[in-house]
Amino acid sequence: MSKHYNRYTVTAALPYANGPLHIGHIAGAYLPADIYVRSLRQKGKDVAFICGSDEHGAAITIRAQKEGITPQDIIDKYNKQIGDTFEKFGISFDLFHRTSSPIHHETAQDFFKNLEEKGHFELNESEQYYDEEAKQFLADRYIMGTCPNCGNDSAYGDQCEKCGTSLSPTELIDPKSTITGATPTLKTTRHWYLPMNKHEDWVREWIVEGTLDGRPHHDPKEWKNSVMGQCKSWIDQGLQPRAMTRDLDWGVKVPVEGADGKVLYVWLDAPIGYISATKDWAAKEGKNWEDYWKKADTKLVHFIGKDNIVFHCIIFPIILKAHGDFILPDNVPANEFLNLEGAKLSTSRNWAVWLHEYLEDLPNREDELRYVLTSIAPENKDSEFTWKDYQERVNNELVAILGNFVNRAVVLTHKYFKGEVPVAGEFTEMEEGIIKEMKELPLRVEKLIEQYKFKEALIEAMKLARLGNKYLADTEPWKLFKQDPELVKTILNMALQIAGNLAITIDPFLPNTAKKIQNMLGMESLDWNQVGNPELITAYDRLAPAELLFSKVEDKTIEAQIEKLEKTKIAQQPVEPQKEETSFDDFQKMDIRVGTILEAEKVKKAKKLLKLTVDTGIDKRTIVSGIAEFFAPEDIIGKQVSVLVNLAPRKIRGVESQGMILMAEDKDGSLSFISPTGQLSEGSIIR
Ligand code: B3M
Ligand code: ZN
Repeated sequence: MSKHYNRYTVTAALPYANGPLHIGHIAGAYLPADIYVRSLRQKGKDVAFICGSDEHGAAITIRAQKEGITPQDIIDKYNKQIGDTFEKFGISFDLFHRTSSPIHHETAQDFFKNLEEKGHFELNESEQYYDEEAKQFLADRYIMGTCPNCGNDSAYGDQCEKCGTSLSPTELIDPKSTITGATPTLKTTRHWYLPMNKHEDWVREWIVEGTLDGRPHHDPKEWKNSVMGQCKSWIDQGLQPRAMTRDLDWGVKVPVEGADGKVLYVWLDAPIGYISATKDWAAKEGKNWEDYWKKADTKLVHFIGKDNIVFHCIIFPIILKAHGDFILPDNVPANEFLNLEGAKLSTSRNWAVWLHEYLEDLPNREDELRYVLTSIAPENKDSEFTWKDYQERVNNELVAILGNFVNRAVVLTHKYFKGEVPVAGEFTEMEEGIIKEMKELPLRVEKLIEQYKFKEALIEAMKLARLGNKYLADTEPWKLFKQDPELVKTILNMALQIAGNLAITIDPFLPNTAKKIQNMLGMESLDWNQVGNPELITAYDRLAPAELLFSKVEDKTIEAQIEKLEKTKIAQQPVEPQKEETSFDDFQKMDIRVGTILEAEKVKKAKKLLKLTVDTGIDKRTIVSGIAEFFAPEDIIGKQVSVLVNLAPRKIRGVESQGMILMAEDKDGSLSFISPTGQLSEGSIIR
């Protein structure tokens, strides 16, 4: 069943404005959404591509507490940073909004009031976890414990991010407050609940059968297995009433009487953010937002990561339907998770490739990352990013195939025909075959994009570049020019047609690259309705100078990235546990003094040792120290250090060492002196 749509509302999950973006974010939701939307726009479709930052909930307030600044500072900082990053990667939202905006607060409150008036909520008193120390109720991310489903010991009160199960705080095993670490007590409070159980029947029919109010709605076979599986398991377990309000002061105030000190549950307000954003965008564009949310000929698609499935497939649709008049999503193509170099991406452990750092470390390589992340997209199962793989894909595919082909076609045209597109002569079977493929291949790409199979679509699109490369390799125009310039005209004309069609076909994936090819070939547009045209590039037109599309990623570039990750790993290592207790008397037996290094030289045949002469205030003595790998002798002369002076002398490599220089050893094994902050007299006692 294929429905005709006149309009598209495409949303991508609103990232919490509580930290920077990493590769997992764009691989999960934003890149696939962007490819999908760019493809629609290329076909001239009417699309609203909506995103913004999610600025409420404990994710924000907890981060603010950690950084010691206000929640407002946090959201301002990260809304800006996240928005900038998206723009630089060419994620082409029509609007990047924010849920702290007045129009959003108003829209979310209207929604709540509407549902409240229609009797869709139940007001219930219940016992909830409370942190006596922080004097705060603990919902969602304010409470952590062990997931009853998978045993993950850092599941949140609303959800286990490991297995995706949605939870309530009382289900957590061994719960702890994330504010103080305290074990919470129970205290009575009142909340507005959405009785999801009352919606179970239609939700099941809608998702599983694809029918809504007895009419066909979407094709359930088009939904990903993983998404359908999660939904079914939810529904089969029986939908439960869920509180839609929270005892917090950061968020959208609950707009009814008797709700002082309460805000809307962030997962109620955030998806409504898509609607508020659309309102803002439509007002600016002179459009009617309702067309994008209320008309049956609008296709609504939510791009998200798998941890957001239940909210987009069950809770938000219930809210939309309870409100009335709203359309429901046609599909929710959620991605799985991306891993990095063998471990789960993690913001808290700093195990990530941060996009703002990528932009700095590997400048002008946005399309390269888009390419690699699409190639390894976790569409149906978790997948993995490694720098080695990144390098190989860029060098062997983008540089060697796509870049090489386009470059050869353009450079040879400049070389043989002064940059003028040559007229094609007669075609052989080879050209006929290429023309056929040039027509059919883009249609396959289009179809795969429509089916949310972006990885396959990209492989297919690259086949056009491979075809072009092979054509030039097979025909070898550089060897023919002398004997048969006419034949070379045909070959290069054909190569340029392939390059032009390639630009159109890869545009949704690699917009910067497509634009560069477009400029080189002097194409007016990259409209999809021109694709497959074997006379796309007009004879006698002039090409712009050749521009390199990609350059090789050198070993040293990725080595630096790998080293960065290694450092992160080391920094995350636990500190050594405390040693056994010692007595004050034992400690007092150590005589530690401030001394000054007077002389330093290497000990022969000992890589690690320096022979030092130290003024201890008591005397000038020789000390052998294992610091040669970290300090050059000339750099440490005059330095004041801590010396254990009453250590029994011992011979090291034939030199008698009379004491020990105290050093601090960092996690990575590097050493540093323990020096006084100012100049002291030699012999000052350390105790
Ligand atoms: N901010 C959760 C997340 O970033 C949430 C998504 C909201 S989408 C309406 O995973
Ligand atoms: Zn779990």
